[in-house]
Amino acid sequence: MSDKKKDLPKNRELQPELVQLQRRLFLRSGLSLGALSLLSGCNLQDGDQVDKVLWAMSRWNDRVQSMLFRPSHLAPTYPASMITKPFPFNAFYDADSAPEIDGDTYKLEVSGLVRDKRSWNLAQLRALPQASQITRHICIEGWSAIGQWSGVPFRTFLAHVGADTTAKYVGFKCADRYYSSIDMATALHPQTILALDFGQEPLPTEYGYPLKLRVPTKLGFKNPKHIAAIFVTNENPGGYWEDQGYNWFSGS
Ligand SMILES: Nc1nc2c(c(=O)[nH]1)N[C@H]1C(S)=C(S)[C@@H](COP(=O)(O)O)O[C@H]1N2
Ligand SMILES: [Mo]
Repeated sequence: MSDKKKDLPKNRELQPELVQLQRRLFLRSGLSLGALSLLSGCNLQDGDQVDKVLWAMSRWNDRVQSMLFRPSHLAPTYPASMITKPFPFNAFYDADSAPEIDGDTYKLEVSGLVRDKRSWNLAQLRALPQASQITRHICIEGWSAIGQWSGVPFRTFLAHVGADTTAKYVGFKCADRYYSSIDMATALHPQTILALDFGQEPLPTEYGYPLKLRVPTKLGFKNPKHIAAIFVTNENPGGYWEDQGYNWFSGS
């Protein structure tokens, strides 16, 4: 599989104003554009919205930070009529290189600071309580889209494996060499789910079959697809993009 896509379609090109805004936001506050857009519920793709964000930024330090770091604050949700079709694909390779995983033999491995290290098959995951959400996915490359994901609330899964929820991090290893990690507060957030379905169907291959983490309070790159293993740890596991300089927290 080849690293990096070479030709981005026109509507997916990096938007200079967004890149510039992201830099300024980092420099001024160490916070990400994604965090700000989650907070505002804005689609940051057009100039108008960017202006609004700039305006919001000026009040950032005095007002917004306390809201941002409230661990239970919810990402905006949307009606089904606002779902983006077709939903954009993104990965560090082209869509036709997405890993083909056999659902019948698939096993999710669990390790680290958990009581029960047994692996899980898809039927077992589907037998757990399920939740559904329609939320906005925001990619750091300058696009966002609304989608519906359903699956097991991640805090329910962590309870089932007896995770040490005083540990600092949860790490994810994917079938395609991708990896990422989140803080425990985000892992326990009510909108963080182990998604099995996209729309009303099992996740299509390129959107993360058979399992992806949906974290609407974080940027897209902190939503690992094709999860093969989950581990609980006190050492920051980093991530594919995080280790190349993307802000690790990247969210709220
Ligand atoms: N396994 C895996 N997960 C991944 C990625 C990847 O390359 N591999 N890319 C991330 C990035 S940068 C984005 S924006 C989203 C894209 O998800 P989508 O294809 O459902 O839009 O997946 C994230 N999770
Ligand atoms: Mo992304």
